[in-house]
Amino acid sequence: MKTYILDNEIKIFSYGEPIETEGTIKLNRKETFFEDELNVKYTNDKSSFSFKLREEDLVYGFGANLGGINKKGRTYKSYCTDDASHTEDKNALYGAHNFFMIIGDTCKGYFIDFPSEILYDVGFTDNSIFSVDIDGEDFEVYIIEGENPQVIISKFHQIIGTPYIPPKWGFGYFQSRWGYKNENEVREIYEKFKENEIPIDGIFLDLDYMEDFKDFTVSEERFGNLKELSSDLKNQGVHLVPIIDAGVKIEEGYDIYEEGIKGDHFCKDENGKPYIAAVWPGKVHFPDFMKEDTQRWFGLKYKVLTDLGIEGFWNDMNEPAIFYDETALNDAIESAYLSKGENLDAHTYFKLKDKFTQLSNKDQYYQSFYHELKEGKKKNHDVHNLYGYYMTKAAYIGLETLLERKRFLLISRASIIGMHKYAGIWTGDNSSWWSHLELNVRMMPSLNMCGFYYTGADTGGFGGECTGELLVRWMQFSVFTPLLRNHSAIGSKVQEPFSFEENTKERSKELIKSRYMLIPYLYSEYMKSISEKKLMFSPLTFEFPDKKLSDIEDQLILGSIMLTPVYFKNKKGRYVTLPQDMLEISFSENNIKTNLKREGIHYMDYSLDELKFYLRENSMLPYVEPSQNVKSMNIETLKVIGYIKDKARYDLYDDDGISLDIKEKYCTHIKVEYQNTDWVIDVKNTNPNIKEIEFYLYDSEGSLSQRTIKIK
Ligand code: MIG
Repeated sequence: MKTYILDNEIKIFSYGEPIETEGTIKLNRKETFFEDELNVKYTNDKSSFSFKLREEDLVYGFGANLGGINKKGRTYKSYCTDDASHTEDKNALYGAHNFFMIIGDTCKGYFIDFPSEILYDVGFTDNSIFSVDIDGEDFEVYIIEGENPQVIISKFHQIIGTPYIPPKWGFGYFQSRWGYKNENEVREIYEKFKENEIPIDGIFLDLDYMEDFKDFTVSEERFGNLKELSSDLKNQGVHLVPIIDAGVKIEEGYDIYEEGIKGDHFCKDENGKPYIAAVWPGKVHFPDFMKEDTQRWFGLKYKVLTDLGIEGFWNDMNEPAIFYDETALNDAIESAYLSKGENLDAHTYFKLKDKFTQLSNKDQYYQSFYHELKEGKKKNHDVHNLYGYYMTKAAYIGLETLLERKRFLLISRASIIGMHKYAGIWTGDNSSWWSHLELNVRMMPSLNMCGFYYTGADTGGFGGECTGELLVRWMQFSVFTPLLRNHSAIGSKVQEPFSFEENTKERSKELIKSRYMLIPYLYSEYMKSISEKKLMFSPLTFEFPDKKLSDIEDQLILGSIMLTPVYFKNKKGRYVTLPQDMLEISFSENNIKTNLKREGIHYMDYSLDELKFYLRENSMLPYVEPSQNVKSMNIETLKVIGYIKDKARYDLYDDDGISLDIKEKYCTHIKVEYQNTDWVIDVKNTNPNIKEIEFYLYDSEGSLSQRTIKIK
């Protein structure tokens, strides 16, 4: 074991010969000597250590996983997994986010830099023990001390680097569906948005735009005029966002396949031949994204689509997901043949059935193909969690060249900490279940802790049947998430806002408009959170350090406001804990209603016809008039609601929203003070697009004064 110290006092314990994961940025580490405070034990090439948990300790972290904000009482697995059934008994999803904090008498954060499987038992087997089992002996643990979770998070974010910044249009509303068959259908969908005057910034293209699911091809028959479609839509401020899958179809004459073979870009099996698995296109090879050559090659292939004017992409199936491989499939078929006509006992029947139903994503597949790293040849299993990362990094370096440092939209399904620098993530194949709306709410802070800010869930749910009520309740939450995408699976009930009853359509429309009114604020909060290295979505107790608040996981703080989503059906409201007096706001284009609410626990009405949240004391919320898309957003008249007992301050951040290298950062510093019975407003503004600010100021008694300030 070697130990190091970083400039910001983070200790590093380095065991064996760790693989370079790019989980942190290049750091100035000084070798020094520390006792092994983890007391690592080794058995059969695995390592483990554990912590004592006390009843009152809180555990936070693990990013894209189940289990809510406080992670105690569960097991977690870090192993990027394509499992479309996010049920309570699962312990792994698509991301492997190995950062956690134990908060009690002392506060410590831990980041385990390791690319293969890690199992966490957080007081599940024994409520006083938190154990960590690492499937290997070569890894690093960063130990971060700080007086509270925010200090730990900010130190951690210093070492993992700045998160991905999407273009500002990435904050618009996106419509998606696995199943938009052809250009006409995409145009029709857009027309319906226009007809209904529902704002929109993008339509996602799923598998069907490709020819036989081949990456970087476009179906001549169904999307023969994609360039025209993309430019027609872009002229109206709407972007197309096509999907790219990890597997490359094996097919003579298909350029990507042929170049991949020629350039030696594919992962190998144990015999050194390109590994064959089956996914959407049938048999595929997986690019070995861990090779820099392959990253450059694959990344520049996005040109096929950027040439059509496309500037947004989603990288899918990059755990990588595998439907089957030939050996396992043949074994299943063989067993079925042998069983034909037999009187199978239950045991034999279940074994046979499992051979088919458990054919996807078997452990054995990930043991049977290899990558070439700087450190030598490694089994996929041993570096498994880096696959989605390197695919997405490949896309990033390609796009950064192809689009000449213009920002692009990029989201990935699989991820590890480190990937947050290059892209956002969506949370994968959830279902149209109320519990998945709740999951979405409770996952947001954990995602931020692990560096993922540009993120959101498939609003309305991917699988299953969404009701109008669920869609509206979901949107009441996801209008605040940086990625706002309604996406659903082929075969499920259609889910665009206008595919529901009239009232759901109208409610969705109002909510989407409210989203557009809040984009300047959300963008500002996003950019300030990542630059100040703090959460965008915080648990209540991070902002109001009262132990009693630590079990509230369904109220989140987003800058000046507190969100209180309703995530059960047939509800007219919910209980809300107000840690201080707050201004209740029912937000909409035409009628913003406010109500001063005193500290305490109250039952609050929250109907399907409104967007409700709470403005914190001595805080301000800026907003604008809604627009049809981000391109046509007009911030000449900025409006600000304030709830101010004595004084408040808000800094509205802005920039051009399109360049990767931000040259000009605009800031509108707004200071409002209540002095001798009157309001004193002080604005320092560098944003050339703002001409006036309309203030709606509520004092400690909730009475309103209105002021308008012209900006010179
Ligand atoms: O095996 O491309 O998570 O968003 O619609 C399913 C089809 C593959 C999984 C993605 C989902 C996408 C779907 N994909």
